[in-house]
Amino acid sequence: MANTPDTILVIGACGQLGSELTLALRDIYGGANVVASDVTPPRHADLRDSGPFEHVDVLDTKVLGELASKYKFKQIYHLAAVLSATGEKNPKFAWRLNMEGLFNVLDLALEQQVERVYWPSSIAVFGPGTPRHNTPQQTIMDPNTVYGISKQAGERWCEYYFQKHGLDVRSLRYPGLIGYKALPGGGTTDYAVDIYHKAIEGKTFECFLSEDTHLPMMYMPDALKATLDLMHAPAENIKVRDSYNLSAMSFSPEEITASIRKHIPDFDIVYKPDARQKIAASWPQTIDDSAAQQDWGWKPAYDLDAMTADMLHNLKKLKAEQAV
Ligand code: VAH
Repeated sequence: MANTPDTILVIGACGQLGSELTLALRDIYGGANVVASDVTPPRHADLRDSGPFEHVDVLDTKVLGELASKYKFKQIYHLAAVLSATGEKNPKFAWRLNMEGLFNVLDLALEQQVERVYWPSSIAVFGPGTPRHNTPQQTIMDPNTVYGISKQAGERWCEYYFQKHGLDVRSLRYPGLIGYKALPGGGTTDYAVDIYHKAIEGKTFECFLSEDTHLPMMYMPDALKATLDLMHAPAENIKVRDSYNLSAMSFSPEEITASIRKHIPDFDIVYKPDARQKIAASWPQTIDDSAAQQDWGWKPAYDLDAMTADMLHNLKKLKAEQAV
């Protein structure tokens, strides 16, 4: 890190990943140097009170330009997107936000000499024709959700801006992300967060996926480490300029239920698959992330049981604090 900390913009800072990534960046670069931005203000005090917030709609290029001139950002983390399940309810808006938003950030970065851009992709770029086990970095990609199509197209544009304009834009194909600090919004993997909340509330969980639906998943601390390891790696180590496969674990609803029952034996679940089952069935079950391991030393720390223990411990603590 340079002796004067970079100024950083996080777009979508109040979302599930953004709310934790912003705090992690503020720990590294200093609160005042990391500007959180979103279309709604932060709800949690730690995010609200640890640094500046700006109202930003990523489709508003005027506001983006004004902020870039005001703060002279060196890095931009563009996390705002419509996720898989919500995207199917409003395909045209999902396409517009996910694609036009990316173009606005890539073009802003070029205009304002931003040194490094982060943009998340997803295993949703894969589809029914993709090999579902140990899915390779380079393989058939036939996504059949608007979200997946937008992420696949976005990956190509990130590589184009790197090759044609030399923009240092980096990306990860996240699996489903699970954390206790912020709820996810509109994804097909959201069940894996909600299930823990219902478990500590002593309620039966109604699962929108079938019990044997295996999906690649990752605990939030691992997702934060992977993102920061990628962004702090020397540019010459980054060989993949569309988006890196990223993996930690894979599990099904019945497996996460068994993990929870090691702590809460009477936890109950019922399975009521809905439209999200078809989306989940089109995605890989396990991912080959050997490129990330080789290029910048990726190694996850959490497996399913370690995540369950940490999730339940922290959710119970949060619940007790809220009860006072
Ligand atoms: C979704 N959480 O479910 C996101 C993610 C791999 C899934 O991209 O849409």
